[in-house]
Amino acid sequence: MNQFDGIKRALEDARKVGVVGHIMPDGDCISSVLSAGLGLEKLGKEVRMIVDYEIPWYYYEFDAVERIHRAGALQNWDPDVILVLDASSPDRVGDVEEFLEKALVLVVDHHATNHAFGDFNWVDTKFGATAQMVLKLNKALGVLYDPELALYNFIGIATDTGFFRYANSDVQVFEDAAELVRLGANPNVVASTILENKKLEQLGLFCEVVHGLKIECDGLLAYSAIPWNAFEKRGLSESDAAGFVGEMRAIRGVEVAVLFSESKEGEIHVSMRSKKWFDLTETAVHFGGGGHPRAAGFTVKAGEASLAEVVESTVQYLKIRLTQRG
Ligand SMILES: [Mn+2]
Repeated sequence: MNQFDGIKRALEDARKVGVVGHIMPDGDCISSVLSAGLGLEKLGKEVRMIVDYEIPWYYYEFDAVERIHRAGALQNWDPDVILVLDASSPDRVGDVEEFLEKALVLVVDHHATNHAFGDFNWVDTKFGATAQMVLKLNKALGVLYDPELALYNFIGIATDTGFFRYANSDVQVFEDAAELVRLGANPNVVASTILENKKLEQLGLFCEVVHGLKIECDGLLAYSAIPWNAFEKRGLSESDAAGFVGEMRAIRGVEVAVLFSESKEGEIHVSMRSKKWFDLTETAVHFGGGGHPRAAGFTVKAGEASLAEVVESTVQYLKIRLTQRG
């Protein structure tokens, strides 16, 4: 039995399913969890949807996001199956990790850096978004789509392709998106809720990022760092900087953009984007993270290094790699 069929069969047989996304959730994660979770509910399964991390506030404008809980929701529940979506390694599921021993674990993901930590692992890097894989799985399971489910499923395809601009925007992406629009998804609602919903404080923070921007390697590398107090003084959290690194990559001539941000707890999150040719997965894996060729990242635990030290070591590493190519 191939991995897809194994996952389909396990979900058909299951009664209670935990549907789990990853920490620092993005649109694809949230969309995949909602689409799989609501799809399985339509099939009569008992479902709990989990993302063990703060969800960016603007996603709450999509009603079903309220139904996503933290890892504690799995306590004393004993799901038959845990379906893990868009997460490349067990440390990406937060405290759900401790429940993985106790259930059949099904992994559906499109990251090349996936550790295949499930009992079944359907990992396919050809998909631009995990949400496309959920669409395929839902269809195979016989889930009937209504406009609400179509919209939730559309979110992940839109966000993981940069609203159909990134290199992963292939024919399948447009076909899946078109299918969901036909089923009732409204692309304008998705775009305006996610892209045109900024707090003024976010623009202030972005000004600070631009002010601190450094350009190296003859213009190929752009980077900036946000210390925790810059979030704190504006009443913002780290997710409010989502999208900044994309703006940095948009600078003419820049191949690699890196944004370093410090969490309240002192963790350093490193978010990297490349434009045309630089494969970031190797750099991300070198520093203990993961991702895609054009979008990858890693986290340095609190106390292991300061923000300035992480900037220094990452930039040194990237400069060598970029120079080798140049
Ligand atoms: Mn994804």
